Amino acid sequence: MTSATLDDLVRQAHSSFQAAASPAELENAKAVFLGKSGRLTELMKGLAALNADEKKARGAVINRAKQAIEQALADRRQALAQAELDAQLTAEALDVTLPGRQRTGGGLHPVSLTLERIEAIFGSMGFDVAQGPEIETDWFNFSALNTPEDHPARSMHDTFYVEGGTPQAPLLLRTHTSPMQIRYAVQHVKAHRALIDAGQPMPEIRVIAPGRTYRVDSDATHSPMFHQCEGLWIGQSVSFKDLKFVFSDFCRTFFEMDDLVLRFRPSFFPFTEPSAEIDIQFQSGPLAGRWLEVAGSGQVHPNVVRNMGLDPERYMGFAFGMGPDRLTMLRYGINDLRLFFDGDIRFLSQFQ
Ligand code: 2NL
Repeated sequence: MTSATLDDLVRQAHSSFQAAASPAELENAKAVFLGKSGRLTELMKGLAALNADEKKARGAVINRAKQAIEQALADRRQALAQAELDAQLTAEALDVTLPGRQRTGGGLHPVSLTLERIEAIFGSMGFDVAQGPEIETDWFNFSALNTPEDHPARSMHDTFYVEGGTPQAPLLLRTHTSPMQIRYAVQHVKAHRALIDAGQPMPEIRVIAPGRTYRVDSDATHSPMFHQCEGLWIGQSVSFKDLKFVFSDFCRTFFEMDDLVLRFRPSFFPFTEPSAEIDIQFQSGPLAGRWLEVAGSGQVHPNVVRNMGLDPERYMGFAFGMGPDRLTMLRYGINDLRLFFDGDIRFLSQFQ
């Protein structure tokens, strides 16, 4: 083989290496030229038949060709490694100019926002906030509130009874937050007993009791767990006119509507006499003109005043109970109560 054909072999090796697209393909191409039975190795074997001078001259030419092929191989190896690194860097590229991922803040549930609002408004009118047990005795939940033994609300159809009580003193999930107001009033009266017995006027009881309540009831507008907020104001001359003023002021502030109209519609509750349902009417917006029931209310029944440890001949006042779930629906225009309890973040995050 002449040096011209050896140059050809080098060119063939060079273009074969260039054509290899991966390290594995390159190793295959290398075997064709430099392998044990590769083209160059075969040429080397041919040297054995030559004499010493020829061997030396021919050997040197073949060696140069071998070096050129090895150089071409090394160059291609290097190029493929660089290409692989470039591809990896491109694939794993980080755009450091993109905005960082924000950690989203939590937020309050819409009903919690309503409870905070109620507490702030009544707080500004001098009302204390009382919180207490959700498991109650039937004394605080029913008897102290003048609810007769045979009242349907006391039945197992309407109230969740829980284990741990006795037939004489059953335990239950409170059906309203009034029992907390009885507890608060009893404490307050105890704290001022000496003053009261001395015929001095006791500081007024002014309290609201927000929280969870439970009734055996479940459909589109009733949940077995719902929220309630009751209010109580007891003094020596706290009358129905004070109830009308306080509740009207609360509603106008809560809904941010000075022209809100209220209606006190005669009703009945065992714990108040007289009693009234409170309806409101918006003058504008999608619900304008309709009467919407928002609370029950009345003058606290003398028997209930007595159960607080006070003489109903000397102390009187009003109480009311309302549903923060319903107030939240009216304020935001929500039509399905169940949205509050499904825990869907897409719904809940709208109130942040
Ligand atoms: C309603 C009815 C009402 C009361 C709750 C009450 C509490 C005490 C004494 C007397 Cl400690 N009354 N609470 C009074 C009238 C009505 O709620 O429909 N609530 C959603």
